[in-house]
Amino acid sequence: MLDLTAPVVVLTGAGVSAESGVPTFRGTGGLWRDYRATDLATPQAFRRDPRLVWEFYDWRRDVIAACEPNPAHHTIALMEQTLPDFTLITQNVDGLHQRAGSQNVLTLHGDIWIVRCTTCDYRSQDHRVPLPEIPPRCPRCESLLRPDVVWFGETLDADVLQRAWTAASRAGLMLVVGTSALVQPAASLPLLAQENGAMLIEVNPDETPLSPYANQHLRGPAGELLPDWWGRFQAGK
Ligand code: BJW
Ligand code: ZN
Repeated sequence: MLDLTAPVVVLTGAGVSAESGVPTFRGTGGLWRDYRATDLATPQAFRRDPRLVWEFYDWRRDVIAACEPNPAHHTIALMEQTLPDFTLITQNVDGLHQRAGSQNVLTLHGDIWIVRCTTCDYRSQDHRVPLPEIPPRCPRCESLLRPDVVWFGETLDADVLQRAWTAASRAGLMLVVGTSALVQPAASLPLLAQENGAMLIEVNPDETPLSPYANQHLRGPAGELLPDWWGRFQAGK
């Protein structure tokens, strides 16, 4: 029997935005001008060629700005409004959860709509598409700006990560939606939840390294299967 008052945690990845038109990282859309997205999301790539990396992010910002949240984002926002104890953890930087109405989002890998200085403590929202200058420069000190996202080898925000660990460790139910479950530490959160007694539901058209551990699989697109699951969950089925 499902407990409607138990803490529910949703962990999302790029797949939750796929039906909105945002390319995933490791799918067929994970290429930009013959570069793998994961090869550009590194501090080394930025040091080597900040212009190239910014052109990649400028392109992604352009793509995302033209996308709308899909029924999976909307269902997750509804879950937050309805459930007494709910936490959304996302690896996505696209802001689509927030645009769908989610209020409290633990953004593990940052936010593509925030820029910060590589030298001073300047940090600001920036929704301009395209950016007027590439690579953009700090208005305070003229150093390079960078997107406020977490690249490979960089540490996640300690407070955000702590809150994600805490939510995962006390979850009664965790839904893992649209992630390849390859990138740490995000990929460990569902296992931590399960070790502490949570039921795991994976929503993904494909198998992932998490699949063998999941208690239930919704095999298909999140935008179709999540609203349907939510209807059944609320009905106690
Ligand atoms: C659908 C769908 C539909 C399609 N519906 N689903 C322990 C062991 C080994 C390595 C490490 C370790 N700890 C740390 C590391 C190193 C590294 C790591 O994990 N490497 C592995 C790849 C091996 N981790 C880090 O460096 C992290 N930092 C860290 O841990 O610091 C401490 C430390 C450092 C070094 C060593 C040890 C400790 C930082 C990770 C930062 C990841 N950054 C990126 C870029 C963010 C900025 C940006 O967006 O540009 O985050 S990389 C990229 O991957 C992005 C994503 O958030 C992340 C995860 O990808 P995601 O979301 O899963 O997307 P995909 O494309 O992989 O999968 C999409 C899924 O959707 C697929 O399964 C589809 O089937 C599915 N799908 N359509 C539902 N309609
Ligand atoms: Zn600066």
